Amino acid sequence: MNEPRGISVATVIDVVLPCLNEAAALPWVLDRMPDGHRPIVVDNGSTDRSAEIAAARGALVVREPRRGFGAACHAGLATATAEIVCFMDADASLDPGELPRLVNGLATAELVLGRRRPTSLGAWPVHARLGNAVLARSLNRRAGTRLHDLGPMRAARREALEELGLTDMRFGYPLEMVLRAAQAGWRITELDTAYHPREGRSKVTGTVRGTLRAVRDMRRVLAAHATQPTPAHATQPALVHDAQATPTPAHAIQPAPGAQPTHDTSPAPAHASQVAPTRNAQVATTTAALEGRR
Ligand SMILES: Nc1nc2c(ncn2[C@@H]2O[C@H](COP(=O)(O)OP(=O)(O)OP(=O)(O)O)[C@@H](O)[C@H]2O)c(=O)[nH]1
Ligand SMILES: [Mg+2]
Repeated sequence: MNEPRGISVATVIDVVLPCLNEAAALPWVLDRMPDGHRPIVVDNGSTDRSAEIAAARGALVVREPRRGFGAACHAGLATATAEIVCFMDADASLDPGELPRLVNGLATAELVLGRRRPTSLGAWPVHARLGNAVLARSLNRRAGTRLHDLGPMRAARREALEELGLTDMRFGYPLEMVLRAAQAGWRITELDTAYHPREGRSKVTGTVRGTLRAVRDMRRVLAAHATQPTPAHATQPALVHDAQATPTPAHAIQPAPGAQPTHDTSPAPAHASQVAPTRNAQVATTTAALEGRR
């Protein structure tokens, strides 16, 4: 196909890629975009060549001057026109080749999340895994879901997503999406996706400041939803797998028809007492932030 991806009549799915200085990652990400998936790179004020590289590789580039992960996702969703919209990070931590499997999951759910399965220990720092797991549990308590991860790779129907009326413009956006979806009675499914070490400099999980900011944004969203009623379906969530309640094997997640869940090839995360002192400090900081002590 010689047409630029942006105007191809074959486009059926829009893929929103929030992007802040991801020049090192974009070539790998965009070259792996499956046919029929139109990448919408939302440049969030990059000072590197992200926008230029994305455009040269046929992506539709949208500029969002308001900083923030949510602001970038929001701008991408507003630009999307396809019936189905996917989201994924642009840092090469996630493989676009996994998107079709998530989209297939929409046959039996309204929101499909990629549960991150790190391919190496370095892919997902211990403090970030821990923080994410605690947030997922808080989410489950409020929303009646049984999720393990607030995975950034997602698929949903565009119009339904727009109707959710998401307002968080920062790192609370992914959490707000799931909370509101659950409140709207959506079936929410989780499928395993490989999580690779990111390309380029880490902006969030690699720094204490970034981690704290993300945790605070998420806690703000949780607090805002604390008083809202639990949806009727909450006692019967769409997910069948709850490792917190019963240690179930990885294959217990019900994949979409034809789906091939990826498996965790990495060793289990190192115990906090076995990791380097800086990691221990980050774990302690994250835990304190989650408990509201910072
Ligand atoms: N940090 C950050 N990322 C943004 C922003 N706007 C867009 N992004 C993009 O959002 C995606 C997710 O951000 P990441 O920096 O990868 O955040 P993370 O995966 O939690 O943490 P690290 O990969 O360890 O930095 C990436 O593609 C970023 O380029 C923003 O304002 N801040
Ligand atoms: Mg990342």
